Amino acid sequence: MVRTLAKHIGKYRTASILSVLSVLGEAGMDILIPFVMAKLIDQGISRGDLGAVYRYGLMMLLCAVMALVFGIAGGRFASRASSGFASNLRDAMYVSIQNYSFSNIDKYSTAGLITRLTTDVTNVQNAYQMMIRMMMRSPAMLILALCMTISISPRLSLIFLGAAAFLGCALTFILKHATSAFSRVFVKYDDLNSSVQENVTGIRVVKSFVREDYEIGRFNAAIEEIYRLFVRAESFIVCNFPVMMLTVYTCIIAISWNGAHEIVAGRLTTGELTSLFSYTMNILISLMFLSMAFVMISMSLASGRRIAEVLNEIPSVRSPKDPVMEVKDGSVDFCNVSFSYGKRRVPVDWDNPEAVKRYHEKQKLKEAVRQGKMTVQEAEKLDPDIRGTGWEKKYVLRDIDLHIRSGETIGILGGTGSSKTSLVSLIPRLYDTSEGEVKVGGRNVREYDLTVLRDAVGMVLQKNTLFSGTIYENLRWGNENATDEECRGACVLACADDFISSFPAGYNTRIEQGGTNVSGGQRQRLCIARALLKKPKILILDDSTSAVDTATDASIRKAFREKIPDTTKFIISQRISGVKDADRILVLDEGTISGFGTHEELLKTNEIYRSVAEAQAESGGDFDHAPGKEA
Ligand code: DGT
Ligand code: MG
Repeated sequence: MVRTLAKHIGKYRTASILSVLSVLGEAGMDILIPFVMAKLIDQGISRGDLGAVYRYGLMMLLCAVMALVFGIAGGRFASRASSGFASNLRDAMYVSIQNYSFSNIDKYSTAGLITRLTTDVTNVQNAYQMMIRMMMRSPAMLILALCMTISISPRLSLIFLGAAAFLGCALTFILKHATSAFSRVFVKYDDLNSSVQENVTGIRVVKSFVREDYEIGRFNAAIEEIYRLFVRAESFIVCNFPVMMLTVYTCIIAISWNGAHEIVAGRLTTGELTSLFSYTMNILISLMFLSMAFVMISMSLASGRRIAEVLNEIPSVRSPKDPVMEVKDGSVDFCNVSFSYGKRRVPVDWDNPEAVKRYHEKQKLKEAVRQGKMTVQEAEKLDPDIRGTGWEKKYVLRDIDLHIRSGETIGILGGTGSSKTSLVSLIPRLYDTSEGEVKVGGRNVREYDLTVLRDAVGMVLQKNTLFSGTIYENLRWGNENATDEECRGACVLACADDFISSFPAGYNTRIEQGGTNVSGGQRQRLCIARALLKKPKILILDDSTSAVDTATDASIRKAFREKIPDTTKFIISQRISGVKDADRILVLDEGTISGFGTHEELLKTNEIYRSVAEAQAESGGDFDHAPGKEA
């Protein structure tokens, strides 16, 4: 983890080193001052030598000025180094996240990623600053001050050793309890952020279901827990200061007492005793700062680990070494494709008493093994599957074999959860197949450069998003060099030109964050226009006209047929009317192909298609509401 993070110090390495050097210089000066003071007292004041007073006084002043200069320089270099380090980390994390594939993104929660980019980086930044300042200064001060006290009076320095031992024990105790509380706080932060994020994003739904009180309760529970953990951690940390002060005063009394005896015995001068007092403070304050630095660093270790996780995540979908840079045409082939989103926990069938009984028995056995009452081997005799992880690979697509010519229009129909979205996600390689291969333009999608492939495939996602900015800016996500004319042309095709022109600011109308100031159907049409601007060889519309009225839907399809005949089109729809004029229609049923052919062929051969068509002809409803077809 340290190596991963250290790589990102980058050009701020010089500032870090300069900061350390300045801090060491400052520590050196701080140590020198009491030493010179002792000389001033002994050789100047005690002997009444005014020349020595001036000489040593000037030296002290010089040391103090140098300490100040070093201190300021150290602070400046340290803050430049730590802020630069933090910005490098954020930059690297952001780049890393942008390269994530969908399955990488699925692994983290959005809120978790945001906490990592903000709070966690700030923790590491503070710890780094602390490290290059305190972690250098304090040990240096400690060692130098100890050397000085030993050189002045080896006997009295024994007092410091006793004090240091006592302080060490006390601080270890405090730290141990504080850090365990702090590390739990971070996990809770994720919960808090995910509660805020989910709630603020879905505020409209929260309000329409009058769930405000419930959501406030959930939020309060999260902050209550963080409050509790912080109070617990801080209640240990606050002991630091009293313990410290107790040690300081005990040391001062012990040194005064013993020092007086030493002076009387002629083994110590007054000046030396004064400087011993200064060193006492130096030593004990260094110890305290060290302990604080340890708290910060142990707190930031958890954060550092979370950052390194993001940085070390390997994107599961990447361009190959020698990628193909051109997509020949819009043909698409699925060759015996099966696909799974990854392993899932097998759910217990709670309606089946047998399964529930088995589940509880297994839990009891596992608990017995955990408590050491039984070995795994003994447990396996009672339940051979005791080591089973409870996870299995669930295929959402099985044995898909499809061959689509360039320029064809393919309708895809199927109930919710029949894997329509999953099927088309494999074409632009949003996910990789688990088995079999997907070919575009006659070549495996894994051979293409990702940008080339995704530029050739225009996809309007089911959960589409517009970004804050003008309509023009949003459209140019599809093609940043598109002229105003081209933007309008795409909007005419997507039947969006009419409503855009009716806005007072036309194409310069600002879209609010998340596209909240346009209706669902308008948003869908803008998203289609945006995808069209890419001039893709393959266009995928995933239920993209669900919020558009049937007549507009029909004119969009007509425009596609006439204006972009060479583009291969995949149109996912819940409505028979949305797909029936397609060249061929694919009927999906629980991840397998139930039928593939023209409207007329399917009416004759496919039971599911026929029943849906009949039902919709009567009621105009969608797929899942057809009688004879269970949703
Ligand atoms: P729709 O849009 O409601 O009409 O349904 P489809 O046909 O588009 O279904 P699809 O492909 O979204 O989902 C098929 C199955 O895959 C379903 O059991 C849920 C599961 N699934 C979908 N997306 C994800 C995902 O991102 N992660 C995981 N683990 N499972 C997913
Ligand atoms: Mg879908």
